[in-house]
Amino acid sequence: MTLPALMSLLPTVAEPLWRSIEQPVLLKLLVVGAGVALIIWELWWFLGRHGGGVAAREGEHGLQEITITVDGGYAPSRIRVKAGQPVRLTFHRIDPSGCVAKVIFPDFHKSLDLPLDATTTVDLPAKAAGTYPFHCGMNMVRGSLEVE
Ligand SMILES: [Cu+2]
Repeated sequence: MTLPALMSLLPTVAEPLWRSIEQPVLLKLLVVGAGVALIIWELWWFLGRHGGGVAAREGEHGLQEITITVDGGYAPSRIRVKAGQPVRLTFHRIDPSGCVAKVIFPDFHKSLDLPLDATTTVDLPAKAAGTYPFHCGMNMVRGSLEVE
């Protein structure tokens, strides 16, 4: 095969496969700024501590009770209870995401299935002062029991 015949087999490239489109500096800064803001917001959302926590109400026999709404997160996510008294948590799950179908209490060696559109109650024994986290099955949605 001759060289011209070989060359004819190659695709003819009329223009480069890509070219850079020059953008105004202000737009570049805006995009970078928005990206940084989203990263900060994400870190705050997943790792930050939101609000001062909500105290559980104290019922009969010193049982401390609170209802937690499960909708994209736990509301409230920080629950304040008194040390040395048992705790009853009621989860009301309205979030269809499978992510929150389970809640795990590592320090209590307990896990709980949360059916959708239902309330599920768990009794936890009295604990010494400290912070006892709980989270969804994948440890993405988090809350904590703050015993004081
Ligand atoms: Cu999850």
